[in-house]
Parts: sequence; structure tokens; C-alpha cells
Amino acid sequence: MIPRAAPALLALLALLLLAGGCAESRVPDPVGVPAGAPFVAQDGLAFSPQTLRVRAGERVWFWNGETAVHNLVFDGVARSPDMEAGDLFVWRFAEAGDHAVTCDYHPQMRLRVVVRP
Ligand SMILES: [Cu+2]
Repeated sequence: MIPRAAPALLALLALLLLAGGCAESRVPDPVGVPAGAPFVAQDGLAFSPQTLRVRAGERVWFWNGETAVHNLVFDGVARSPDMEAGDLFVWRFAEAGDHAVTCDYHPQMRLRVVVRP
């Protein structure tokens, strides 16, 4: 005979397995980023680091390290496509000066890129 609580216990077990499965599905590490290249992660609904210093003409690698979808907005003008978990995007900062990088979906995400000549 099956105890009356069995369906509820099975549902709870299924939920726990599901939650455990999600916790283990990490975003794969970025592949193909040159060693020493300027690198910014999107993680915890923030950029990491939040300030970056590069030389004019340098390429910066952006990586979405979480499951939230982000994009990149450069000085409020140019935009990357939407970035899914694990996506990489490369942007070349041609102009010296202070540049702001933001995300359309998360206004709290702010990156300052200081580009020197
Ligand atoms: Cu975002």
C-alpha cells in the first residue's frame, strides 16, 4: 500500500533534483580569449571589473558568465547583439578617452573604460 503522502514526497524529490541539476549547469568557461587580453565578465548583473584601462586600438573581450541575457551599449550609441550565457563579444576601442559601457536590460550595469592614446 502506498502512503497518502507519497505523491507529495515524490514531487518534493523531483524539485530537489531539478534544483540540484540547475545549480550544477555552470556557464562554460570562455574559449579562444588570447592570454593577457583585456577581459570583462558579465556576472551577478554587474561588469567585472567595473573599470578597465586599455590603449587606443586594443580589443576588449566581453563574456557573459551567467544565465541572464545581456547586451553591451557603448557610449549610449553602438550595441552588441544580445549575449546569452557563455557568449563572447569583442569590441575595439579606437578613440582615446573615457568610455561608458552599459546594458539595456540592467541599468545598474556600468563599466568605465579608460582608453589612453
Ligand atoms: Cu545585462
